[in-house]
Amino acid sequence: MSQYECILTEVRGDGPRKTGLITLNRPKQLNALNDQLMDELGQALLAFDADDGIGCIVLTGSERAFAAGADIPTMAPHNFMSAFKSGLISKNWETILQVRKPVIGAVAGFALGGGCELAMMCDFIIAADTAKFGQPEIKLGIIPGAGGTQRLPRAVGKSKAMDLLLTARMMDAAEAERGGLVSRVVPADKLLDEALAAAQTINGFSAPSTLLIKELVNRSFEGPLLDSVAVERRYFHALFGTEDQREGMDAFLNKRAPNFQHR
Ligand code: CO8
Repeated sequence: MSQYECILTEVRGDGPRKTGLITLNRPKQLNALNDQLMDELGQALLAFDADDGIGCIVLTGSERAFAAGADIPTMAPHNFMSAFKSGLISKNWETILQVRKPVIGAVAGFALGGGCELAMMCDFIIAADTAKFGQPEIKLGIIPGAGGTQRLPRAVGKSKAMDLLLTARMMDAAEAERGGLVSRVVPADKLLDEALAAAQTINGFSAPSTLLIKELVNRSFEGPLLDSVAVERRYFHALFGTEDQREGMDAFLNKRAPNFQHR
């Protein structure tokens, strides 16, 4: 029996180095990312990273959703002080950045909010033609809290990132590929095969080369970004001091349109 409840883990492939496959698995909540899921994901990532028999990790979700964001019922009751003091669900959100081996995101369906941010923390993303990316936090009266305002502009450029962040619209797989967020788009029924094949190719190369390429690309891409993500986290927490956060999340939970006070 699996030691996890919110994710599934498997080892795939043949040859001396294999692939660790992690599947996000809260189907009823469209893989919304709660503390338990993020804790389990962190543990699974570090376990595969420490396993000499594993060369690469593939992170995926379901056909319907990679992940529809951080878990809104968990966040809804927070105020600024509780968010600030607890770090609001930040534990294990960035564990993926500690992984030295390549992590491939295999995304089908919704990758929204924290789900899009998690996908962007993978080393590259292979998308199914059904994938939809977005940062809709503004609809909840908050902002992204795990790198969305920082990594999205670096991936797709300022204009498209501003458009997505400010209008909350979703971007389909073709637009994500044009913008450079994803490396390739494949038919949905081929997504996992394609991601596992890419992993298998990487597994056949020299491990030090793969680790160093990953480290160096990330050094260039992520470097000064981490400071900005820390500022982003503070503002993310600060918005839990506003009525509009309460209204945005209450409206979502009660399936009604929000009526923001501060327009
Ligand atoms: N959290 C919890 N539950 C969710 C979430 C979520 N983010 N998204 C969907 N669900 C649930 C729904 O409540 C619903 O549950 P139920 O059946 O019990 O009512 C179920 O999943 C299915 O959802 P829908 O019925 O809404 O399905 P639709 O196909 O009609 O719509 C959508 C799918 C478009 C994905 C829609 O569910 C939606 O808009 N979801 C919210 C998306 C969103 O706003 N995401 C951003 C959340 S905020 C965030 O991610 C901040 C990250 C900060 C990270 C900071 C770390 C430190």
